[in-house]
Amino acid sequence: MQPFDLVIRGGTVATASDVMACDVGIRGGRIVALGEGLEGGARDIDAKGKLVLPGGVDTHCHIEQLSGFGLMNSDTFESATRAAAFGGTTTVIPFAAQHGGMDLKTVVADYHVLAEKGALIDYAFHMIIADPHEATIAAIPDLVAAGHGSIKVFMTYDKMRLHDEQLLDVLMAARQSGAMVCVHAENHGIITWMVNRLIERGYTAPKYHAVSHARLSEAEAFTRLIAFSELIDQPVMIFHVSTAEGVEVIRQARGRGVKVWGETCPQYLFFTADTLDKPGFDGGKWCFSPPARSVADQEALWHGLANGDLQTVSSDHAPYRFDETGKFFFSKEPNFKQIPNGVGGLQWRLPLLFNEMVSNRRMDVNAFVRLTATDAAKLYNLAPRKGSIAIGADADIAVWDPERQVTLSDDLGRDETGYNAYAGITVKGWPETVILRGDVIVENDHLKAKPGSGRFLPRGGGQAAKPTGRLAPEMDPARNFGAELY
Ligand code: DUC
Ligand code: ZN
Ligand code: ZN
Repeated sequence: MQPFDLVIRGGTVATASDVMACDVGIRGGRIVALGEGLEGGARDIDAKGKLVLPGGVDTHCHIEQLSGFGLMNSDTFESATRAAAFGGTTTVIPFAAQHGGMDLKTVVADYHVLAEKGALIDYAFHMIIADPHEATIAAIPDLVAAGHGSIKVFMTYDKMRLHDEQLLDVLMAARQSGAMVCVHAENHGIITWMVNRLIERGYTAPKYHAVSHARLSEAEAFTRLIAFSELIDQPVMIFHVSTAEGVEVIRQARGRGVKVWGETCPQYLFFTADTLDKPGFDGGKWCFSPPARSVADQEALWHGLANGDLQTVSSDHAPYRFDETGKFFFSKEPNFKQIPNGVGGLQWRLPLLFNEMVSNRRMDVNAFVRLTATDAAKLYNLAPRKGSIAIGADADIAVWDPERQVTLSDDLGRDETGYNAYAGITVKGWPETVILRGDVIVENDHLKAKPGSGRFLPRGGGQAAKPTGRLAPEMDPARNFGAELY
């Protein structure tokens, strides 16, 4: 018997902390050896001159999901995870999205059916809670125990948002079940007021979308959310941070010991509000929320990633085709408010970040691995199985050619979006061979995996979701005249 099913030979292996010239031995879908001159496997992959990195972990992507306005995005589990695989990503966390009146357990069961049928890579779910009535709250402990260790809520969007008291209810339920709470945090009142005022005055073009989500709406919502998080002592993950002020609010909270985590996305690192300023409706391709901001914000986000204020970069993949099934679904000549929000990114996240962080030397390969795989897996309790190259971990690996240059284009896209918001950007560094649990799933620009071969990854909330144990005075029976509020 061959000692290994697969050996990745002669490459440079990088983890979040180390870079080493070694072979990777894989057996039974797991990494079982790291060493020099490993014996031959049933199959060998020659990785000379290549970087051998953990497969990407994309912890925020909308797949086969109805928006708050009732529109299905353009990808299925098959097409979205196909795109992810071509981009070097081997694990995703999309959403099981509840809408008003829906039973949360049924919602989660329905998304399992879709993913089991279509997913080509491994997956978990965040449960979106849009209707936190009693039965929803009561369902949370069972669902977390069944492996759904994170919840997502919105502070804006008419049909999805939670009021402050509802948000507190969800934070408390999460605390009692050990789940992480991820939040789309923008001030709904500011946005609604700005949208109405802009549209009344005839400022309807896509670029005014960026104006309507005033940057102050982000800092305000972060501040309020963090106050709630402190009151309950429930850790939160703030999704898609877009502004310098937002990073600053998180930095200060973390500085005083609040357990708040922050994520940003490529669209905030590579686009600005000016990207939306295109003739006609073209700017609609870049209508996502929060919107792209300024070059100064991009720099603040990069600094936040470098110094640990922000811990991960996800895609927030939420693609809508540029036709009547997507961006023009609600009107042939939409005002900015009628344009569905979202941009595709599952396939582009890693090449864009590799180019900027590794090829352009903004950071280094360890930081790239940390921010796109290792810490993403840790934050959502997928480690040590996912997110690193280590003995015992799943053999989820992307072999990168650090020299290959590719100009991103619409045609390269393997999802169903039909266009690529990043088209025209040339990146250096490309994931050539992608391996999931020891099986080669992408090779020579060909897909090798079958729909349904991805597996569900049950997980609790894990370490990142654990309370600090420091109670707010009003929640602490020792300091609130004995009131038991937990
Ligand atoms: N904004 C969201 O809140 N979700 C999906 C995509 C987007 O742009
Ligand atoms: Zn969001
Ligand atoms: Zn999102």
